[in-house]
Amino acid sequence: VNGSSLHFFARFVVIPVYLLSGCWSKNEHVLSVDKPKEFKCVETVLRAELRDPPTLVAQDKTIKGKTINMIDTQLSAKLTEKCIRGVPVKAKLMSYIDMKAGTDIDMRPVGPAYILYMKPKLKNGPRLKIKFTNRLGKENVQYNCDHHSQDVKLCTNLHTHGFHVSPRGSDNLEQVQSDNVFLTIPPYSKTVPYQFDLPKNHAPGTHWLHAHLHGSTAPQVKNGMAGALILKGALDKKLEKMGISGNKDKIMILQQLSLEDGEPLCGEVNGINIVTSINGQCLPKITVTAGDVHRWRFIHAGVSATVNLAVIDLDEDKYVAKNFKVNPILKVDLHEFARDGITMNGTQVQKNIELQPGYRSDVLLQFPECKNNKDSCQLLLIDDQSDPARSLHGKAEKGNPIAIISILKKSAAPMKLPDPEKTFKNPYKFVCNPNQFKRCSENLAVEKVWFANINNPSGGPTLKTVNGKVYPATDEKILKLGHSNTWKLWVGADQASSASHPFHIHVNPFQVFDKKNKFSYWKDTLLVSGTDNKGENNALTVVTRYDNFAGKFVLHCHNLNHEDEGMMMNVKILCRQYSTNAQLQSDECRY
Ligand SMILES: [Cu+2]
Repeated sequence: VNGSSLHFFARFVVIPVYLLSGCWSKNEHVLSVDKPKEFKCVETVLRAELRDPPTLVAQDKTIKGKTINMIDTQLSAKLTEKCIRGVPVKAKLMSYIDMKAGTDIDMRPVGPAYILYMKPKLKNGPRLKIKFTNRLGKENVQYNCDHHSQDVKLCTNLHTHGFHVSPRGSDNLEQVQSDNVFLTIPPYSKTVPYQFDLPKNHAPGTHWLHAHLHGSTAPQVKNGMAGALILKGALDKKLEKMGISGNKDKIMILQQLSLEDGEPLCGEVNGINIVTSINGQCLPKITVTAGDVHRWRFIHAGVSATVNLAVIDLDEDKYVAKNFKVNPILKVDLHEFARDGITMNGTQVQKNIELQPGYRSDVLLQFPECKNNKDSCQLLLIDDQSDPARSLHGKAEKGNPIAIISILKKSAAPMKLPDPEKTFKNPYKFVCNPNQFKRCSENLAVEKVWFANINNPSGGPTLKTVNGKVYPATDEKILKLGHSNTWKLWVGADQASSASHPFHIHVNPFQVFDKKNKFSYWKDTLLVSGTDNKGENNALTVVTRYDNFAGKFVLHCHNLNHEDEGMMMNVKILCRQYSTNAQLQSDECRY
């Protein structure tokens, strides 16, 4: 089928149908009934132009005299027909449906993007309000949501990965919930009122939303239950003045979609597997202009694959012909200015950016002129080969293509890259002065976390452990609001394999020190290598501070298969005035 003519035809047919349906934002069924089936999938053919994820932008609303930048929406989790490569996926996928954002319009297996604004003139930070309904499974059926149960994959909840917000919540589904991952929402139970209030001094950045119930996180994320959470603010205004906004500011939700049985959804092209989708599209095309500067917001919303991003100057045919042995003449510079959604001081210019599940990376790219004065040419965005020590499975990984970058000739002068020192500033006071990181970290009390896949004495798959135990039997970290600690992270010396584990902790990010380049930055997810960090003597050292929010949340391995199997630990932040675990009561502790 010729993709571009179908694409063109669809513009004329699909759009009028959904506009005529009128009440589409109120009634979930209108679209799927009224829209002709054969036109649902055309936007998802291979090499179709990359589209934004279905997006909802916050508005200023005045409530009781207070103006708040706010999204107030309804989201549901539902088994839905989705499209890949221009055809419906044979099984229904567990999906996020937000009719205001338009998640159903083109049937891509990706969640919504919510964009909120940090506005210094408003008294309060922005608010994300979601009335969330679990419509996985069937009505009037009793489901057992215990993590050992078969049913658990239909039970769910929400987590705002990277938001510094309260972990507060209640077991009562009718009460207002913040980032409470202990909540269990069975299919067709109550609609749960989530409300995420961001502190006024929260930094703008790129974060994400995904399901996080112990036992069902991995299968749901593999089906595409992940969306983007974008906070815009002063930095975005600065970049806008330099022309880096609109379609030069792109959200890229990277997923490795698969069915429950593990069958990958993107499939292969000429013998090469397409592993990673962007915004629910396999091998999309991104059309850009030579000399233009873009900001790309990469979100690794996958489960267990390492993505080693690079932009190379081979076209698709040559890349395929060379069968992964890529030796490009040119790798385009990636000017990375934020990691895990938090701006760094200046930029790090790299040819490859390592993304592990949960990572985000904000990058500036300038597209080169085509050689020999040609009117158009191609680059490829690839997941480059990974070294065993930096890959989640501890084995070398082959490369594969992610997207085609189609460059058109520009008539005007090229854009200017922003001055890194003047434009990008770390927004949060570091725990340790980077010039004295070693001494400072040695003077703080130490918390220890070690991950290991340990042989199961009774046979079967390895036990996925934190500090020697499997969740929920893992110990609990008890910490104090306002305190700072050093955390030592390593892979247990007794681990049976060389698997690596991305450490992730909710609510507060941690400060990392790059010894080689001698600078610090914030992260909320960090690979603990099964080769380089095996044993306590090779531990990674990070420092952190528990700000603003007391309460209970988790740390875990962000290989989400491992998380579901028990590589997770509870964390409790006690209020300043209390000193023991017993004294942490939600009503005593004002957070
Ligand atoms: Cu792990």
